[in-house]
Amino acid sequence: MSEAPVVRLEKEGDVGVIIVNYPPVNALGPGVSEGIIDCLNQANADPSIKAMVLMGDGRSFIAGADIRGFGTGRKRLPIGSRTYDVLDASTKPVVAAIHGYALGGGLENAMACHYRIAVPSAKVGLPEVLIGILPGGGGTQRLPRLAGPEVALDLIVSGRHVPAPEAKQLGILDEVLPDGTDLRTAAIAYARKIADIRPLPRVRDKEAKADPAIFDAKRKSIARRARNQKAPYNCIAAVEAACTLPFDEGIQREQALFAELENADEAKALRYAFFAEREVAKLPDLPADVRPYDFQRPAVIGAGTMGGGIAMSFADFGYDVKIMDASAESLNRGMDRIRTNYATSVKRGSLAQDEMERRLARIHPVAGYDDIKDCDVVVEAVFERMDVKKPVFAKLDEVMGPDAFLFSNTSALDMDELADVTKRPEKVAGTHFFSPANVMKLLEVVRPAKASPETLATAMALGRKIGKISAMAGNTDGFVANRSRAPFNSEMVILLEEGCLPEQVDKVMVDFGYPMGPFAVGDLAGLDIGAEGRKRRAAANPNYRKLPIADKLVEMGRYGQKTGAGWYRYEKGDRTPHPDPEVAAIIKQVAAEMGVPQRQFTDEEILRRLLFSSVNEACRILEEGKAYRASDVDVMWLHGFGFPRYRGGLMFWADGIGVRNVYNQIAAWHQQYGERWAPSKLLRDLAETNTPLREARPGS
Ligand code: 3H9
Repeated sequence: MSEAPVVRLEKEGDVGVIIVNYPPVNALGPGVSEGIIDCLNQANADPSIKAMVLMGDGRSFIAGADIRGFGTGRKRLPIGSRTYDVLDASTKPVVAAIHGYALGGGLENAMACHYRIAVPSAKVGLPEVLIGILPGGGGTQRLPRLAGPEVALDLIVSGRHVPAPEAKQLGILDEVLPDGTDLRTAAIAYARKIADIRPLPRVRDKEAKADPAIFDAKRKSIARRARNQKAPYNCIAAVEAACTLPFDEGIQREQALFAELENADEAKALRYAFFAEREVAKLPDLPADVRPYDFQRPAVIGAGTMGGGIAMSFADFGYDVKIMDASAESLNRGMDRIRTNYATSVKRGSLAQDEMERRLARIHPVAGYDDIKDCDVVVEAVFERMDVKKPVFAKLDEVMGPDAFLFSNTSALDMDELADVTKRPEKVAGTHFFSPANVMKLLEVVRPAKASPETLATAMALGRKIGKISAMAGNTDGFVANRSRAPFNSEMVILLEEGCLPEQVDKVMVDFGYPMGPFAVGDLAGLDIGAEGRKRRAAANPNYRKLPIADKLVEMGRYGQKTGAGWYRYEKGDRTPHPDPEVAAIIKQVAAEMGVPQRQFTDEEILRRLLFSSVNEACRILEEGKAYRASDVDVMWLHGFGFPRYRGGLMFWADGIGVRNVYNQIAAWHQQYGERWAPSKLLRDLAETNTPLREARPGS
């Protein structure tokens, strides 16, 4: 039996329909571009065909070039004989008929067609910058000609997906079909309508004009966000070329700028992140036929900062959600905080007032357990102490229907112990959100021993349904994200004992690419929160490495921004951290009391002290089988802690230094600093075989 071709030509009277069939998303994989060219040539040579339609089978038009082919040396068609060139040379009109996604090379092909129509749910965009490259199929030259340089700069530098109705307004699409229209039928009719129009409208023949100042303004506006990156700047340079050079020269310039990016570390890291984010959804040890329950009636227990943020996440994605708290007063305070958070987004311009009202109307404050007993999923987000959570779970088990799922937002407590309070441990799991819960993308799903596959699949799907990236973690103190981050948190304070200052460490981490330094983040979250966990761990483990400087600040009531002082001091009503001589004095005093010799640190040493400690712990977590893959840890760091995406993630970044170098440094620090730096067995094994950290698997 011969395989179905990846591109085929079907004749509908005088219209040739060219159909791409390369599942799952019609990327331009091997043979696809060649197939499109063959079909175009055939149709052009067929005197009975007057016009063509280009469309995709399955769920999408064309999602872009095959990302797996980048950096592999896979041969590409040379400029002059690519699909875009064949479309430009076509003597008959071609209509791109778009559903699903027309992204990257998909939109570039559509823009080389003569007309573009789409169903209303379609999305178009040039997201190449998100994988560290630029649209290298003429996108940087055609989009400015089609929609204007400002629009092109916005779309190409942000990589955002544009819904079809907006794309029509921007001039990218000629027509958006009425809802429910059959795309193929409509596209054929459209092709017949335009078949005789000459000259053929080619985007390449248009002109792109811009005020030259917009390019520098754009460079300036992205300077902070795009620091350490090259792709966004090359994108701007390519659009600039579209406005200053003739089309063919612009294409050459685009190609040169593309070539600078494809094999750079930035692109490698971003490609890795793209695939890691897809891999993380896969749960290899669950039965293949397990289906998540399609919940409809969520409830949140606890209207504190986290509970409120979780309720907002449900409301933001269209769910009516009930929220309750122990007292009417806390519930009112929680609802006020939710309102204020939404109002801030409206003020910033990121949310429309009427959308805020719609979302608020979906959040229903309720007085007691009786009001939530019909809900099918509950996320508990009460105070982070077992003696507070246990009675809540016992009560939930009593009042909720037997099929309801009970999830906890605990960030560290033993989920087996909590599940065992109920008579339905198979329906209990952890759903650990990151603060602020309505903003941070990570949802860490924690797996108690008795949770059923359906429960785990439901918790993972819950995250996806409210716009999160769900990642599975084993039930271990701090789970995977916080546990792998914990040594970093200790090490940053230990560095102070040895002579660093908070502002020095923060600068190193911001220069590395974090949006904020870890001490400034600590002040934002509240230093009292970490203190609770430290107390608990110190009580459980006599060898626990105490952090006297951090404890001292908390003792003094320096809880961070909320008290006007923490690692930094803050002016009233202002969130800007100011280095505080009082903190420097405390550090000096504690270091002297501890008898720690003071010295200078290089930026590199600070960076490695923080991150290597976490690499070692991540290896230990994998060794214990508490995470599926090293790349899952990376996804957690990207979406839970703001690790710079263009560095791939913790383990990918460490691979750039080399597993043997990482191991040797950790072993040296083990000699110098003692047990807390003991290299994990897995790390040692990986170093011995020179196996990249990102390939580490449980027990490998
Ligand atoms: C480009 O076009 C360069 C050009 O300028 C030309 C230069 C010369 N390649 O995300 P999903 C896989 S650059 C390879 O779960 P969704 C994905 O890994 C490209 N594979 O589905 C997954 O595989 P698996 C510009 C791809 O519905 C499966 O498809 N385009 C590609 O949530 C399903 O994906 C982009 O950057 C690809 N291009 O989201 C678009 N795309 O099942 C990248 C997907 O084995 N893609 N796969 O895990 C996306 O943003 C999303 O996949 C999309 C669908 C929105 C399309």
